[in-house]
Amino acid sequence: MQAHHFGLALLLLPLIFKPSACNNQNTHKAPQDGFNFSFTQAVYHATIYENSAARTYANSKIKMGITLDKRFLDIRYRIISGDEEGFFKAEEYVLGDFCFLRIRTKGGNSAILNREIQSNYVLTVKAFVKGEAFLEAWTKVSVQVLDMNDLRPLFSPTTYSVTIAESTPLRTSIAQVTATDADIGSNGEFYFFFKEKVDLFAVHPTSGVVYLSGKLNVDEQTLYNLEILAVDRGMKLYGNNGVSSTAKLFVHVERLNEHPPVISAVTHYTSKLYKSSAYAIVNVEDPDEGLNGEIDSVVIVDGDPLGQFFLEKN
Ligand SMILES: [Ca+2]
Ligand SMILES: [Ca+2]
Ligand SMILES: [Ca+2]
Repeated sequence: MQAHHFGLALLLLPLIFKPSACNNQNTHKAPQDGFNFSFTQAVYHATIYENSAARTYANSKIKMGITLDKRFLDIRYRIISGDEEGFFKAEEYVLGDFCFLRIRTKGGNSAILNREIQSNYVLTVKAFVKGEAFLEAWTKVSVQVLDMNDLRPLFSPTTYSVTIAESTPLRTSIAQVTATDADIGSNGEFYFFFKEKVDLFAVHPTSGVVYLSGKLNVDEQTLYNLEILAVDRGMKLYGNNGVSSTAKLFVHVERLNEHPPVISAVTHYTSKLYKSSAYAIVNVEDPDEGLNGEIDSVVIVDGDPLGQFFLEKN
């Protein structure tokens, strides 16, 4: 039994120490001369703008690549993972004693980088040398996709409808419009304003709250059809005012029935002035205007169980 276990361990050892073609080490020593074939860093950071044209190079503040020794080495770089959609290509470029690693977008009709879909790619790059099977090295390049102002603010919802009373006080907030812009920084900032100048309403440039700023009059106008724009601050910076979207705000103004009728009664002790027997004069007033201010009916509802009194309109 002991001998059996020992034999299995010996079989496993070569498997564990066999050099792997795809591992996390970033250096590999050539056995013949001890030359340290490796990238200057295990991880590099590079940036590239979204929507970049084909064959655009990513920028890196520090140089990426492998320092060459005295011998001539025909180094090649390949992206081996992190670019499933196939946006990038690794290029080698020898300048003096350094073989630069350059990451660029592919040529032709390849897919376009879109920061709003994916803003970072971590590419694993392998270096190998033609004719030198043992010289291999790996590094990672974290490519950050920078934002372009390629999206405009969008209202959601795009149509708003409110009904307000004619008597609504000044500076009352009557509605709020909302929009979003998926870009970041100033590219994602926007402000609101009315498409055309309006006298009775104001919109807050950043909150989208619409206020009443004038006196309403139902006799003049009962429906306002307002158009609000959201304009991208980023676009404004580049002098392009064209990118904006529009929301519609319908404001219906109503003369609301705000006041209850007010009853006042004056008792009469004498009926000499009247041919009929009037005991009291009941006044009913309603301060509302129009139909809302008209008195429909006045009835005695309590206090006269025998029905001896009645009301007469005059
Ligand atoms: Ca985009
Ligand atoms: Ca963008
Ligand atoms: Ca934008």
